[in-house]
Amino acid sequence: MADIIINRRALIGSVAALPFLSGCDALNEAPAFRKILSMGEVMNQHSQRALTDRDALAREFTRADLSPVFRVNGSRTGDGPAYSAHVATGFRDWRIQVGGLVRRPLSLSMADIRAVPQRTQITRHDCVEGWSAIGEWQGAKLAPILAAAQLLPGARFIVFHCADKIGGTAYYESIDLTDALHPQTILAWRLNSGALPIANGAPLRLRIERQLGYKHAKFIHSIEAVASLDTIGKGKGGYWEDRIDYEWYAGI
Ligand SMILES: Nc1nc2c(c(=O)[nH]1)N[C@H]1C(S)=C(S)[C@@H](COP(=O)(O)O)O[C@H]1N2
Ligand SMILES: [Mo]
Repeated sequence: MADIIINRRALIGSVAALPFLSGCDALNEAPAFRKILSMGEVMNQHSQRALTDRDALAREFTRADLSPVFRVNGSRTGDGPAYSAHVATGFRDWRIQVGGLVRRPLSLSMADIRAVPQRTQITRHDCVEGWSAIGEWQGAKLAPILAAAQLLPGARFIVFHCADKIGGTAYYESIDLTDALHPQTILAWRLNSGALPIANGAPLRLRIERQLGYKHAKFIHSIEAVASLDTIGKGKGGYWEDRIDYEWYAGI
């Protein structure tokens, strides 16, 4: 229960800043209060915020701790002519779609993303392949975006669809609502006070600080709320989960 209250408080904070998406007509008539309640209902219903410490923050560091170079892993660029065209225009016209089990599907421009309540955090990235790096990330908090889209009561997972391909298949990952609404979960567009480099997932990549590296989807073009992971890829919720023995829950 305490978890739900805390989380509602976070959402109230974000709703107060809802003008952030005024450019997005899908949001204009949305009664803010109902959004808060429906998010609370979703969490009650699915008891995903059980008695755990999953709301705890990942450790944050100082600028003195930054890794001299933030390593790149996995895909180094998005795929195909459409992505290349966005590279050529500095991602000016990039949009992400927020859909699936939401009452208000959204199409967000990069300006919309920059207008969402932001968070900056210096955190350590841990890859299962055995390396770590500390970087400073800035981005839009995911919780207010989901509040604006108004998750339907059946929504239990958030899926990220990416613009790169590995072996011909587009990368994808998924998280539950506890991680999606965690205060350090952001759609990052800046790294170490500069534009997010292409190889690190430009123009937008997930930072989900209580999870291992492969959960941090890069090159995000759409976000989908689903009731089950059965219909995503081969059903295990992520590109690597479906292909090798990576766990879907990679909490740290
Ligand atoms: N779209 C996409 N996201 C991805 C990957 C990828 O290949 N494609 N690799 C994952 C892995 S295994 C890690 S460790 C991190 C690496 O992020 P970085 O390149 O910024 O270090 O991205 C994750 N997200
Ligand atoms: Mo990784």
